[in-house]
Amino acid sequence: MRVFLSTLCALLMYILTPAVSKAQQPFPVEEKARLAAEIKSEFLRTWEAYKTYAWGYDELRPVSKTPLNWYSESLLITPVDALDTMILMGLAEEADSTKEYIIRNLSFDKDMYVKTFEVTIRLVGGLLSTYQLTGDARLLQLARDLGDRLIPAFRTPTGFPYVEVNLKTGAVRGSKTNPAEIGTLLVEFGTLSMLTGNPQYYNYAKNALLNLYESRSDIGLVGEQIDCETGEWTKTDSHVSAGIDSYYEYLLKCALLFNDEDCAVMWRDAHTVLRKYIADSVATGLWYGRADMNTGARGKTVYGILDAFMPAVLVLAGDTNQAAALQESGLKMWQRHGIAPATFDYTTMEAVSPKAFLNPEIVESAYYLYKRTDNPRYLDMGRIFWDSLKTYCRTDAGYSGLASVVTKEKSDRMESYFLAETMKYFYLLFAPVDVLDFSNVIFNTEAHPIRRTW
Ligand code: DMJ
Repeated sequence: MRVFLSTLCALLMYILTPAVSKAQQPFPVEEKARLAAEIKSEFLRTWEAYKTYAWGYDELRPVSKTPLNWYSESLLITPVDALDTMILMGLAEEADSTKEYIIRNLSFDKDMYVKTFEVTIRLVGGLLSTYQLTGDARLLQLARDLGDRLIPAFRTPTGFPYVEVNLKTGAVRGSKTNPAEIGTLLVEFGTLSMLTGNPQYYNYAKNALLNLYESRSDIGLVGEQIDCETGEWTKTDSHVSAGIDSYYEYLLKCALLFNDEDCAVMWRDAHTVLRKYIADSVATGLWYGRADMNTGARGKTVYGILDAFMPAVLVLAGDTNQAAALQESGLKMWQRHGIAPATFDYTTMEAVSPKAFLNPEIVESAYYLYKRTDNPRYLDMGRIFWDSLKTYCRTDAGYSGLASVVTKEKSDRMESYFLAETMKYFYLLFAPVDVLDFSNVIFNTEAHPIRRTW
């Protein structure tokens, strides 16, 4: 009974109380500057800790202060992912020495299987954006070398890449894949084609995306697992969360970055279908939940920290009201436990999976909404997110994910996207406008800004 009453009270509180005061006050200029400076100094403190305890490895474990490699040898994932954030923050000397270190030490000639999707978004994406920002052709050469080594993954009956590929031998494995891993490659592979003049990268990634779209159900939805050898859906839950999320993001971003009309058509269709079956307006607000890809029947009423990228994509699509409403819900989710969990039931307003991984999405959406509307409400939101992060995730050696947003126990993991994405979006939200021309870049899903220089 006590549990029921406390859930009921929490629910009523979230229905009745606006998350942030509706009478929006201007955000003081000095406070904006203070936050930008604090975020930059926290980035630097974290980077120094990486150099002290994990230099040359893929990641730093921020509680035990020990290094972590993803595979048998390092691919310098944190330095490559973090480099463009350093450049944007104006940390010129640090950026220069990191760039030289990467060029001297990063080799992809390694007999090991890597995740096609993860190394594409973090490494190909990071190398391409830093090539564009520095003009150093050696970074493009590294991106091209990695792209070439990933191509064997695409040689499947469906054109969908295998989940893993061996960088030295081209051997592949992992046929059970998903829309995110299939459909989040074209920003990077397409850019590689544009910058090298070799169309093969664009063609492989575009073919995968087109075939995935063709595999959608009769009502236009995709599921969360598909076999790249047979083309059969093996999990039919549909949503905008892990395993699907950035497929939608790339339909729109590739339409804009490459003026690709196929992508524009696919995005418009997806946008409509998502509104029809996935968007869910309930007493606690507007959410994007789950549905069966074939019938459209409503599934679990869960949203999560990864789903919180959706407002940013809706902003880019010009659907600002929907984006703003969804971001308000994201804020409610954040404030329920003081930080957002991996998954959250939006009818009971309770965490379903209480883990948190220092994810950027909700900050990214605040940044897009602020850029589009100039409304200081999104600066207020950003400050709420930043204060929580400092309170619950800060360690002497950086920031750590949480094993539980309820107990706030730390997980000793700091994914490279924390420096690539989370800190970058925080900084850009509060930084002076001339740091980056928002209207002139497309961020890949790992927050690496790509400019249309071709
Ligand atoms: C990042 O690697 C990318 O943003 C990806 O699209 C989703 N997950 C993480 C961040 O949460």
